[in-house]
Amino acid sequence: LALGPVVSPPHTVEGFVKEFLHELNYGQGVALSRSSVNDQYLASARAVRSYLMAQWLETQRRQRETQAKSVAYLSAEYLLGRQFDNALLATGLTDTVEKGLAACGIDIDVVRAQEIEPGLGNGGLGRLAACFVDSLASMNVSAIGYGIRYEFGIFRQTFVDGRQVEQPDTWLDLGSPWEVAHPENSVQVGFGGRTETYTDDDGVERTRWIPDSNVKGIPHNYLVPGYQNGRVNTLRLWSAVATQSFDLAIFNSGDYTAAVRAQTFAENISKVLYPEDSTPQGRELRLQQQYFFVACSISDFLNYVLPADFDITKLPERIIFQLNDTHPVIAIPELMRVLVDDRGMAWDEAWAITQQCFAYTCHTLLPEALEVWPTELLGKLLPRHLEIIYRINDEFLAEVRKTFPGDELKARNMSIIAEYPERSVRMAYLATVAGAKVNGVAELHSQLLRDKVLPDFSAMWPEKFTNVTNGVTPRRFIKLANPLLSTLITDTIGVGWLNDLERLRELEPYAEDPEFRASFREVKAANKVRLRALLEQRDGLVLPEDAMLDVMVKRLHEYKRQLLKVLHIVALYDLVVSGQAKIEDITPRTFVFGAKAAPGYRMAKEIIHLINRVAETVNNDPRVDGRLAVAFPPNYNVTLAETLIPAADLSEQISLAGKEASGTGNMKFALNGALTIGTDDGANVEIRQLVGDDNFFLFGLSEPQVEELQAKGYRPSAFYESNESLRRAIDLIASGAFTGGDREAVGPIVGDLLYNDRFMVLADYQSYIEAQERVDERYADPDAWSRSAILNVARSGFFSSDRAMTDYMDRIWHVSPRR
Ligand code: DL6
Repeated sequence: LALGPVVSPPHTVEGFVKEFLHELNYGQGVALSRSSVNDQYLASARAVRSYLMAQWLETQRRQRETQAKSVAYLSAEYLLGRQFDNALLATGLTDTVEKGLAACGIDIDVVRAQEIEPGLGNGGLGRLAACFVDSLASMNVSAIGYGIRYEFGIFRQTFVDGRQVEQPDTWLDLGSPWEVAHPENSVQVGFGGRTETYTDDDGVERTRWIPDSNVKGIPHNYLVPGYQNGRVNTLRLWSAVATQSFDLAIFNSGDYTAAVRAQTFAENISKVLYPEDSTPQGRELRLQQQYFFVACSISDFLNYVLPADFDITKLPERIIFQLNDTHPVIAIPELMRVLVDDRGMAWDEAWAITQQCFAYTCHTLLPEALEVWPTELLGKLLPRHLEIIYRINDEFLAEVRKTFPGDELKARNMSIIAEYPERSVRMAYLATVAGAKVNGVAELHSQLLRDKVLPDFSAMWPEKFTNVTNGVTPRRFIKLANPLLSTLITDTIGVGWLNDLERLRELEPYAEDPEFRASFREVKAANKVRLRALLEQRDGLVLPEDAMLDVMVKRLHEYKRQLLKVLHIVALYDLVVSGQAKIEDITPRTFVFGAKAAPGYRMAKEIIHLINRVAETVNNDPRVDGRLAVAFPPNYNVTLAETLIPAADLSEQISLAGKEASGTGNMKFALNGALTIGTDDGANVEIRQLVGDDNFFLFGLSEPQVEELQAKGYRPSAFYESNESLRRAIDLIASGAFTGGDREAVGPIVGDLLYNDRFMVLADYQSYIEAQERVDERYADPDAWSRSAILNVARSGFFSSDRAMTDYMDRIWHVSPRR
């Protein structure tokens, strides 16, 4: 046998059918005539994976040969979405597989629908990570993603009496054809125990950590294909198992629970995404998860990815670890521990290396979202890491005192260790001190990060701070999600725009072309038909035809202000039912919400309940005659987004200015030809600048105005008292009109709006209503609306995640794409 490079199955219908039947017969162990849809899905997925695998092996071989500098993206979340279509697109196999399956009597759409998306993330942050790994592969950058293979991803949301009920996300139940586990490459990770000092053979005093328990991390490789370029990168997700899962002696003594205790402890670590952290046990589990996956990843990179003879002092030439928010920041003391304790490096040298190997992305502006870990917990779980953090802090504070002599307050404010309300480690500060670069995720966010969140640090190290505005992958969010628009674009400007998204600019002149506008409207109409069909089949929701589709999809959070949207709906409803407006004068609108609330977030859950109750009332009231409708399909996820976003006319991006770090949904909507109604917040600012004021409905206070009003003393009730429409809307909710007369059910929301309103919903109400009136006016003129929508598409190419990757490469990583 000649042992040459791995040969891919032939890219032909016969080649695919052969591979598919092989997987079906010998992998699934079933004949075609007896196979279930799940068998067919698993066999198709594995057959497609074989094509990817051949390219992956070749990518690996080349990487070993070149030893190019790589990016390791460390993220607790990857919200991947379905894999099947993406793999077909990347390999150019869509038609081949469709024909091959048809030849076997199988409808590819049925197979597609069988896939359960891996929901290993919560929202924008996790989806961003998925877009970034897609872009890195598509741009031919050597990169590896590291994360956790949660057994249960983000919960499945159902509604019972309008209230959110969470069900476990059993995404692995029917098989996981996209992963390859490598138990033989497992990594051991310690927890707890103590540290001790000793003198080594050279007479040097050293420290070692003696953990009192260990777990094993098992890597699962997911293949991340570039878009038709032959590169396939790796996403390596870790699951936790016990080093010794079973104690036979204890089992034989009859204590079956104790016999598997170690197994339970270990497996809990990768059991579920974001375990509820309102209990001390939940908090401890989160820290265990964080340490677990970064310890596995660092060990994997140093001991498995790098060649055995690699000179570790050259580490910064070979890797940059990008910390996706604070969840992986414990990687910093872990690398120090490995270099100093395990590899015997001097502290100063190890610190110099560590500082070049990490960069940190912050994704929030909410103080409560900046993670801190009590030193008591951290010291109990990771005693050596706490010692290392203390030493990093001591040396850092010495530098602060040198930079700001005599300013003890400054030293206290900048300390990595906070003293109040309890002694704890500020993970964002640790990341800033150790990281080579710190970035925010939109221009405004990066500015506020420098000025408000980390002002002392940016004064000390101005060059450390930079911005990289987020982006989204056009492969998934235009080509796959919106095939009709993609075809129209290609027919108009030719191929090549999918990996050079700025080329969408070439569409600009067509905004003036009536024929193109008509085609553009046809695409939108067809996408609405597709959405109506999906929601009817998925949730039994029947959407009215021919209405403006007004969409707000994102995590449920008070700062995002779903309540402002509710007030708008209630005000419109009130206009009609109170006889102030005729129903014929109201623009037909269907409002669509999609949102999950964190299970422990009570107010968010109350808001979900209110939305559902408003929907029920409005949808069943003949006085609004189906011209106003509200749909809230449960369990919003990537798969639903892919049908929902292309159908939308209006994109709601209405957070209080200064609170949304960036947003990425806003970009997906604009790229799919929806117009945005939004505040000057996050990446909305850049969207508006690019698409132009005329093609964006701006409203609300700006960030400095928010600050000013807060400083003056914000009194929401003053807005309530002076605005009749607002007062009527709130009174209607408070009266129990949407809750079957139950006023108590809405008490917490109404009370909070009137007497607290931290996110200034009432202050922005009037401006929002006026902007919505401008929306109605524009919508009444289909040509004017489609002109604006086309310009949104044409001018949003900047928001490709490929551009974001170029910015990271230039400003932070200093790596280049391979040729
Ligand atoms: O950067 C991705 C994404 C941003 O688009 C959102 O604006 C931001 O809220 C989100 N951040 C997080 C982290 N925690 N909080 N809050 O999810 O990141």
